Amino acid sequence: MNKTPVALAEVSTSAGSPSAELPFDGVISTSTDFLPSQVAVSFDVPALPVDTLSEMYRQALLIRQVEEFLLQAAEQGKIGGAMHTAIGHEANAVGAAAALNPDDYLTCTYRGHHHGLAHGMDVGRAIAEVLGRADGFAGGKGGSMHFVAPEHGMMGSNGIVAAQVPHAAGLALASQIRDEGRVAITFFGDGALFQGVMHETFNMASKWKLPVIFYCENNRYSEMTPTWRTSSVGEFYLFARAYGMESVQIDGNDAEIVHAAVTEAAARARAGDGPTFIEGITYRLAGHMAGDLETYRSAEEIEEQRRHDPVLVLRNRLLERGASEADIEKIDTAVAETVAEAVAFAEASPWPDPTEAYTDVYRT
Ligand SMILES: Cc1ncc(C[n+]2csc(CCOP(=O)(O)OP(=O)(O)O)c2C)c(N)n1
Ligand SMILES: [Mg+2]
Repeated sequence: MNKTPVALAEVSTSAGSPSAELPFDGVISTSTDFLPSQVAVSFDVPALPVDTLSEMYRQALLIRQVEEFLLQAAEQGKIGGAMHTAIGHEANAVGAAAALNPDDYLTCTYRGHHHGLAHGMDVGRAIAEVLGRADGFAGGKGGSMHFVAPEHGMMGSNGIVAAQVPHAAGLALASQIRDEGRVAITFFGDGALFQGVMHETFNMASKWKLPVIFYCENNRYSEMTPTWRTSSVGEFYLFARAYGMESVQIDGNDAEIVHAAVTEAAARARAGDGPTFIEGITYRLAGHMAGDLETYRSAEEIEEQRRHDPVLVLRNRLLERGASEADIEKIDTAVAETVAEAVAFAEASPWPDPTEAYTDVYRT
């Protein structure tokens, strides 16, 4: 058999250039001065009904306001341990959740409040968990980084970069063996792509055609390091192609586009056609975690990215599709009330009873 080797130049999308040296030679994944909206739309995005968009807007705004409260609480010393918000990432969560079934499985990183809330976690109990209170979903023992609510398919956030990804493949395998028709979606950051377990999981999931969706929330930073400094690869969605997997790069700040991509991936998974890799280009509008001094990026860069704030994108989409300012104000008022009630509930929740310290805790 004759084989013609492909020249490296034809497939290379090498990274490594500081953003000052861009504009782009086609490299989006690693660049920090690129708006998510500049990602070309490469597939059909059906217009969602106004009711669906309104619900997505309500959720995105709710997540934003919950996280703004939590950030303030952390800065006031009211939250123990590290706390990461997903301010700026909301569309990835609400678009994906709206495209999935309530009993589909979900795993995610320590940056996971937005996913839990989008998947239906009660707001008061979610906040109580972050505050370490007894009414939290894990009785206050998980906190921000270990959000979990199996009753909502939320099988766990994880503080170990990439550890939640093989878990999702395991859940997908269980669904496949039991013929449950449930899809597993797992969210991870751009930094996670360089962990070995990611690639072991990609290979296995593709080979076994597991019903799993790999969703990379690419905010272009791994903690405080821009990924152009660390990645030898310029376009992350291409990683998946090496494993024979469908993959797509999208504007992760546009919930309607996220919804379309996840809908297609879920249909593929349920049809037995295996996993899909989605790279949602997004941007973290707050620090990596509460207390981050953010000396590694400029105020101008953040302001530029704010032009494509996912909450604003949904608000403008609603107006374009015929909703009135009054309709939106009604949602805004309802969200403010929900968040105020949830905060009051969480703050009134008792601390866990010390005698319960070892309940539900596994040890060998
Ligand atoms: C195995 C492991 N290595 C290192 C860390 C420290 N760490 C915490 S968050 C993080 C950055 C991850 O970046 P990315 O995957 O892009 O996610 P993001 O925080 O940007 O959402 C690192 C290295 C860790 N938690 N786990
Ligand atoms: Mg990142």
